Order: sequence, then C-alpha cells, then structure tokens
Amino acid sequence: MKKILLLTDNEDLLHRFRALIQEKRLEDDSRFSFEYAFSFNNKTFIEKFRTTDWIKPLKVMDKVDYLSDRYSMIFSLHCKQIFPPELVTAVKCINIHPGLNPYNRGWFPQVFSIINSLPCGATIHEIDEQLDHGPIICQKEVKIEMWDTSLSAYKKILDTEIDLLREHLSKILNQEYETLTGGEGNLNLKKDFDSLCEIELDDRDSFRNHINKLRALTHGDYENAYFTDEAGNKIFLKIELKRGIE
Ligand code: 0FX
Repeated sequence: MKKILLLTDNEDLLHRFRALIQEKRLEDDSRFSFEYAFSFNNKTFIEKFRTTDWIKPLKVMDKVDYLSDRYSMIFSLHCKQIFPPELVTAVKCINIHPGLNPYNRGWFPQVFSIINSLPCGATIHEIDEQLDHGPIICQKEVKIEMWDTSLSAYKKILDTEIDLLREHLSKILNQEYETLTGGEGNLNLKKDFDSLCEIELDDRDSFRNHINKLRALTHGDYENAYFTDEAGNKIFLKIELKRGIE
C-alpha cells in the first residue's frame, strides 16, 4: 500500500480534497492510504484540530528522513512551508498552486495578474528546488474579468484547482502522467505584495491602472491597500465593483 501525505494550511481546500477522495472512493482503495498534516506554526489549525488525530502539525525541515521513508508521495495543497531539496529529491512531491506557471510564480498570483495582465489559473506540478517551478503535470487558465477583485478571482482559481484534481488525481497517484517544462516566467515574493499595498497619494497614472491596483488589493476583510495621513495613521481602502445588467 502506498502512503500519501497531504500537507495543507488552507482549511477550505483541505475539506474539498477530503470530499474528493470520498467522491472518487479512494478511501476504500487498498492501494493507497492518505494521511494529513499542516504547518507546525499554523495557529488556527493547531487550535481547530487540537482534539482530532487524523491531522497533525508538522515541521518539514525536521522530518526529512521520516517523510522520505514513510511516504510514496507528498502533496502540498497551499502548504506554507518550502520543501527542502533533500526531500524533493527523495520522494515525489506534488504542488497544487493557485497560479498559471510560469507566470507570477510565488505569492498571491492573482493579485499580480490583475496588475500586470499576465495569465492566471491553477497548476499541478512536481516540486523541484525552486519555488512553483518544477515539471507541469496539468494546468488551466482562469479568465480575470474587468470586474474581478483578488477575492472573486481567487474563488475561481480554487474551484479550478479542485477541477484539476478531480480530473488528474488518479493518474498522479499511479504516476501515469507526462510533464511539460514551464520555463522560468517571473516570481513574486511577500515583500513585493507588501510594497504594492502602500499607496502614494501623489502618484499619477491612468484610472485603469489605479482601479486595477485597488481591485488587486481588494480581498474580503483583508486590510491591504493603505495610505498614510498627516498624523501618520494608516488609512486602509478597498474598491467595490459591480457589473451592470444589460
Ligand atoms: O493558501 P493561500 O491561498 O496560498 C498562498 C500562496 O498564494 C501560494 O502561492 C502558496 N503556494 C501557498 C502556500 O500560500 O494563501 P492565503 O490563504 O494566505 O491567502 C489567500 C488569498 O487571500 C491570497 O491569494 C490573497 C488574500 N490575502 C491574504 C493575506 C494573508 C490578502 O489579500 N491579504 C493578506 O494579508
């Protein structure tokens, strides 16, 4: 029996992955057994899953030998830890990524796609030693509309990740797939997102670009975009867009 580990820090995707495993009757498939873990520093998960034993906190860096010995395959479904080279060379590690590699690899791809118009979507790929970079197993573009915010684009991307898993999971588990090389593309880090959030009040640009920046930084209750008033207070802002009905 092949032991498979799913590592995630995203609760919505965790439940949707488990539902998919049930839907595909993989829980009863004697060839595979699934185990679940989240990042050791994920305080929300630690609190939420304190009394359960089917999912556990894990510090990947400290457990490379254990993970390599125990598992045939490890999935990262929005796991916030970077897998070290010794792990990805020892066991097949697969990333489910909310971006269309190689465009806007890294942090919050849809935010950057709204601003730089590079394609966005979902990608399932083998993990190599670089971030969101390894051989691509499957991917699908998600169209970002003029009225999308980061949140509405993100919801479509998550649905697409699940659609890709629904279509390709069995092939991936049986390692019956071919890969494509994605190229280098471009990479955004957390510091790039943080610097986007600071709005310079005297910046001059087209309305299109200003609107794009604000909708890229509008994501539910997150306080992203801000400017600073004379007293030094941060004033947060977001934008509301509504498509008119013809
Ligand atoms: O789990 P996740 O959706 O994904 C992120 C990265 O985008 C992804 O490339 C990486 N593989 C994964 C491990 O981590 O991240 P999240 O739940 O922290 O954020 C989801 C969305 O929420 C994000 O795309 C934009 C929005 N957001 C999040 C934070 C923390 C904001 O707008 N502001 C924020 O401060």
